[in-house]
Amino acid sequence: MSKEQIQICEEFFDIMPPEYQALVTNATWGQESRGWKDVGIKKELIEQHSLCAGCPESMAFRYILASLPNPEDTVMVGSTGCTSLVFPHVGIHNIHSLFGNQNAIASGLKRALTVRFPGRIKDVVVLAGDGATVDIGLDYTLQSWFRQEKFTTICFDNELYANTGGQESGLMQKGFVAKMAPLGKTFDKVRLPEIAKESGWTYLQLYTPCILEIGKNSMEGLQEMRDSEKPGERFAFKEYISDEAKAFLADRAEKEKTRKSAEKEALAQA
Ligand SMILES: Cc1ncc(C[n+]2csc(CCOP(=O)(O)OP(=O)(O)O)c2C)c(N)n1
Ligand code: SF4
Ligand SMILES: [Mg+2]
Repeated sequence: MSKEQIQICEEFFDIMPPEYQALVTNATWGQESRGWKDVGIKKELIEQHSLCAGCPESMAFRYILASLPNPEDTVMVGSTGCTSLVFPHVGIHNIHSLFGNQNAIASGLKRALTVRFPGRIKDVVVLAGDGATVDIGLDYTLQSWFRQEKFTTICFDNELYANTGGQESGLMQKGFVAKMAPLGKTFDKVRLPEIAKESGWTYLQLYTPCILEIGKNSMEGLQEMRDSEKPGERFAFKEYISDEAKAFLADRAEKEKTRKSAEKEALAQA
């Protein structure tokens, strides 16, 4: 990793926005050890955001940014929804796609970057809501998975269309009553993890969703929200790694071990 791409010409440094100056002087970019411990200290890991106060997605967003292995060579693809409000605050190249189109955009982008920058890894990461990923964009999501396109899809599953006031989503739980779906959901939550596995996944992670919309104005609402999430029960952290990905990770760990012991040996001989 390097900061090569975000340097400021010396003569113009003082007239650049302070956020850009901070990015160049203090950002975690270029540091191999960057990670979750930098959240809250480093400006580019989202100092401020425009989500609702207390929205858990803001924290998830920060951890995702902190865990990107190659931030200067990463492009994130967003889609309309609550998550898209955050992208203007993000110090990573990003594209806002039309609602639902995100995996199609990412497919073309990843392929184009591979041709344009041979020999250099350019990462593409989609981050979109459940409505964008599973309802309106499901065709594009699945087609990109079937084709085994080489990018990551992250779905923030808050189990409804939050940004437009709370309409029913495919990932919403059966029977759930939302502000703009007063009759309650009549069919089961779409089994997205199973569909991902069936489509040839290599790595899959599940987190707890947030359902703030149903009760942000009252204590009863907060209890309702807590009950709905069933902490530790319905959505405990789960991780699935395919055999292919396990072999890749084991190989990488082995190489890292060899590199470290060579470094240690060289240090001892110096
Ligand atoms: C093509 C298109 N269709 C519909 C909309 C209206 N729209 C904006 S956000 C949204 C729902 C987003 O839901 P989700 O993807 O779950 O994201 P969330 O807001 O819950 O994070 C919809 C339907 C739009 N902007 N563009
Ligand atoms: S509506 Fe929900 S998901 Fe959207 S910003 Fe507010 S709390 Fe977060
Ligand atoms: Mg949603």
